[in-house]
Amino acid sequence: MSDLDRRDFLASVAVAAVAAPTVAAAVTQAAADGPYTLPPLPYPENAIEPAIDARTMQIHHDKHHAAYVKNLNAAMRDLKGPADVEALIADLDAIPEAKRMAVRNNGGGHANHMLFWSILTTPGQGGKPEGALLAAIDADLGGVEKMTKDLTAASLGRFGSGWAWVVVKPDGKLAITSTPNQDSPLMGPSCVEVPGTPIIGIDVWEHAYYLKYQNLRADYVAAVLGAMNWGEVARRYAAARK
Ligand code: MN3
Repeated sequence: MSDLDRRDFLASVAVAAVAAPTVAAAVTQAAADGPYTLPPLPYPENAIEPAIDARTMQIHHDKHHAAYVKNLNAAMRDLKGPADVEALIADLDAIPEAKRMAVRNNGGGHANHMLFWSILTTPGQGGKPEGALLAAIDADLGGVEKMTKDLTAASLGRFGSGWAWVVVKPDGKLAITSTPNQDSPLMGPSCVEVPGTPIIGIDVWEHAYYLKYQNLRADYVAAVLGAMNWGEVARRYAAARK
């Protein structure tokens, strides 16, 4: 090792030594709070504008989604559960009854928002349904136009707070459904009408749209459908069919 290399090496060790307590502190914090964490949004807060404004994205992610994660960790504090939140909510019967509703609401909230962020992109940049996904939409949902119409109807027909979904049913076919609260199709037949693996979820809680759209849920749903990341939806479709 030359002197120059040694100097660089020692400098990098010094940086690692400084960084180490920060990493340790973060791990300790995570352990104290529980196993479930809030990842950052996969894009800047203004990336989905004009469909969803930056302020709504910020509050929705940093406050609402964060609260589901925090409350889920609180509910799971003395329990053992799968680290994967989708696996957790797919087996709610394994949760003691006293904690089950808290895990259903907050685990559902965490999983649903993870899906929601992932399937959005800048309006007009998300492509369109293609290939196997398009074939399934044509065969099972009557085509893209009818899917859009029915998904909009499911969004508007959901009284109060909840979600509208495109799911891959256990038989592999697509279906459109909606759920109240933070229920997910992953929760199975004891919780939802149409169980399955969601590949599209539209958040129709007022917190998702009220700042920009007020009572105009239909305008919000149309905007969200125009911000759909069809590549990610197709990836989720392929994974669900495996
Ligand atoms: Mn929400």
